[in-house]
Amino acid sequence: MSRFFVFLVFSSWLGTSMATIAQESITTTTWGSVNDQEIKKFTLRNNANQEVDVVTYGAVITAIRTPDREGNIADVVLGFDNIEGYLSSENPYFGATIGRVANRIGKATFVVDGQRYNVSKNSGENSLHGGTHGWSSKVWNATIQDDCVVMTLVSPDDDEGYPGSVTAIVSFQLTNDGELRIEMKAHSEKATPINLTNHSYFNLAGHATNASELYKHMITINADCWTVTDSESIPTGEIQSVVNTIMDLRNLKKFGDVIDKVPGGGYDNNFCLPKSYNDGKVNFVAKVVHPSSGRSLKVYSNQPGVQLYTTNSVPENGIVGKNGAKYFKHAAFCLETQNYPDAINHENFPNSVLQPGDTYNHVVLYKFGVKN
Ligand SMILES: *[C@@H]1O[C@H](CO)[C@@H](O)[C@H](O)[C@H]1NC(C)=O
Ligand SMILES: *[C@@H]1O[C@H](CO)[C@@H](O)[C@H](O)[C@H]1NC(C)=O
Ligand SMILES: *[C@@H]1O[C@H](CO)[C@@H](O)[C@H](O)[C@H]1NC(C)=O
Ligand SMILES: *[C@H]1O[C@H](CO)[C@@H](O)[C@H](O)[C@H]1NC(C)=O
Ligand SMILES: CC(=O)N[C@H]1CO[C@H](CO)[C@@H](O)[C@@H]1O
Repeated sequence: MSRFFVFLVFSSWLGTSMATIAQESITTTTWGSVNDQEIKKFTLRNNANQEVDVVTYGAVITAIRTPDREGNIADVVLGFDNIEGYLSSENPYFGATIGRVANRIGKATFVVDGQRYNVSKNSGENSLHGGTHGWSSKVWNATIQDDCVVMTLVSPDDDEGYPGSVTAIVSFQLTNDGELRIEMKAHSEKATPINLTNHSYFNLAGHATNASELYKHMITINADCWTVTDSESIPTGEIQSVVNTIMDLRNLKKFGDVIDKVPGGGYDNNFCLPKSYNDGKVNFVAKVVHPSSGRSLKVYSNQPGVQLYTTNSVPENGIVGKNGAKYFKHAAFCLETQNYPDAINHENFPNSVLQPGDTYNHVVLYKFGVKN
């Protein structure tokens, strides 16, 4: 009887330890500095030859290395070799944690608790990705806790015009079955709009391959509808069915067959996911496969929306990234789980206001594997 009990305890302990990585497989190095503040890089490793690098500047994921079906490792996210790259004006938010509010706030203004706030305009008359000096350009504090890298940020009252001091916590964990689990939490001292996202640019053939490989990827998104936008990419409030349109990705589609048919030269659209949970439970969001390498990515989240962006606007000469690679139009795709864009200005969109005493809790799982 007691032996049986010991066996049960042991096997459940084993189950846990096998599902997650050990603390000693997270390593830390110094990665330059910004305004005399040291930037740290953490490398999470699992027992399946997969690695993820995250840095404290912007809580940015700088690399994800994962094998193909023959075991060849490729780095599948776009990025820069060093901090100078991330600081440059060319950086299109590669790998960053975006806050306080991902995507656009129309006219850079909103009302919370009867008071109007104007936030910083950095995209014409609108506010994009938290403003001019949003969370993606701040140096986060970081520690290793158990098998997670935990980054924290205090965003003071009036930061970029937003109300209330907000404390944000983002944790990164890599499991032995290829799941990069990112959990973003926040508390605020005043009611404030908040909706964070993760902004990685993926190319499962490898970051240095280009549009010709991206077009071979197959994608499916678990969405029956999407939010219509105006010419400045601001939602009109209309939620439209995907049926019989280029937004219908409910069955696997090849990027090369659909991307050029999207008005505007590629996807930059928010898809509405079936349901969201505040308790951290996750739903299937999307799956992408690169057939010749076999590398696959499955995305799960507790959020109501996902922005699909196919790197449509890149300077004509490209962006020089890691190892001298040049990134051009359609070099990669982003799947940014989020609330609907501009939710603060649309009553029919999910709530986007965090009240004092409540917790914002956003979970996203990126599961990397191979398909035979
Ligand atoms: C916000 O900007 C508008 C003009 O766009 C201005 O009328 C208003 O006074 C501003 N409000 C605050 C609180 O600064
Ligand atoms: C990091 O922690 C220090 C010490 O607690 C604090 O002064 C600083 O504001 C924190 N930085 C951020 C970005 O939250
Ligand atoms: C993409 O890469 C392939 C192989 O390196 C090359 O042949 C092709 O010209 C490149 N295309 C573009 C648009 O850069
Ligand atoms: C989100 O994940 C991507 C990679 O999957 C990474 O580039 C980015 O920095 C992450 N940041 C967060 C927690 O939003
Ligand atoms: C619907 C959703 O998940 N969006 C979230 C945006 O942020 C607010 C504040 O935490 C949440 O209440 C919403 O649920």
